[in-house]
Amino acid sequence: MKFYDFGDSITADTEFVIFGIPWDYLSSKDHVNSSIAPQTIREVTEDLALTTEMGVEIPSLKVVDIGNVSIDPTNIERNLNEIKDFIKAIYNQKKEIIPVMIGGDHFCTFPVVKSICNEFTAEDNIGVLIFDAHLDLYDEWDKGVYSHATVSHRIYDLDHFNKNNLLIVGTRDIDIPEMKIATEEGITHFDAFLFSDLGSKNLSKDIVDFFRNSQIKSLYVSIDIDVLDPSIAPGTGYAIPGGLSYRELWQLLRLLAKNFKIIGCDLVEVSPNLDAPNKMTSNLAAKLLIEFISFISNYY
Ligand SMILES: [Mn+2]
Repeated sequence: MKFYDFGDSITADTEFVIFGIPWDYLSSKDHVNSSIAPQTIREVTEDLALTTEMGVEIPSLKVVDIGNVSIDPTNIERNLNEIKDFIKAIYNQKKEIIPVMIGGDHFCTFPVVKSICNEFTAEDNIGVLIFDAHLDLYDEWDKGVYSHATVSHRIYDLDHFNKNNLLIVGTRDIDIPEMKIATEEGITHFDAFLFSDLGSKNLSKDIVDFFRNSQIKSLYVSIDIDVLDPSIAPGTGYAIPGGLSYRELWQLLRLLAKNFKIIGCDLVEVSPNLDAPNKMTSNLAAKLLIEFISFISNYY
């Protein structure tokens, strides 16, 4: 089953390439199964309507779904190489293309961002926006430097990445050592409560201004599903109250697509075994991805 039944091979007019990373070994919870989320999120699209909220016909979008990266659950170095080669092969087929990754736990974002950064030069001045209830800023977590709780740290440590171009939005479950790292390293986070304190419109403007001020030329967007309120996205390992609404995130994605050149995105941490029987979290994930793809396709 492909995402919205899109084709599976990259052609000259392909604009977006969807792929899954079925890997949750680097989550710190063992009762999650985000490794099956790429398949579950594809499957729910079979029952979803074929227009976006703003009336765009989904089959007209220039998307392909090339399947999953081959993963060996516990072999981290092997998987990092597989992911690198997988993304390299995408760009070898078409240079101007937008990778859209479905995870997997949040660590999956790191090798994707790293590989995408390798395709650009320092002048491209890439920004990274992470939507997350957490900072994921630990230097090391239970399995070492590679963990879903260290992903933001690994990203700001990347060569050629300017840590002033990293913004984390929707945070509301921050550990003391992470707060210390954020302060010392100057990592900016806009906490979830600011959406109600300042109002969504004002905070959205602050987010756009953040990236305008850092003069990014291109933007990668990572969505940890736990940025949303658990009342609407229960299927995830860490259900933290006070999250964003679907509409707040939808409006923000629309605004980002309008203002910046989006070079890649992902959606991670959906855990189908923790979802409601009607698969509401997977539906939400599928909707968010296709809506964002339509915005990036200039339908906003
Ligand atoms: Mn996360």
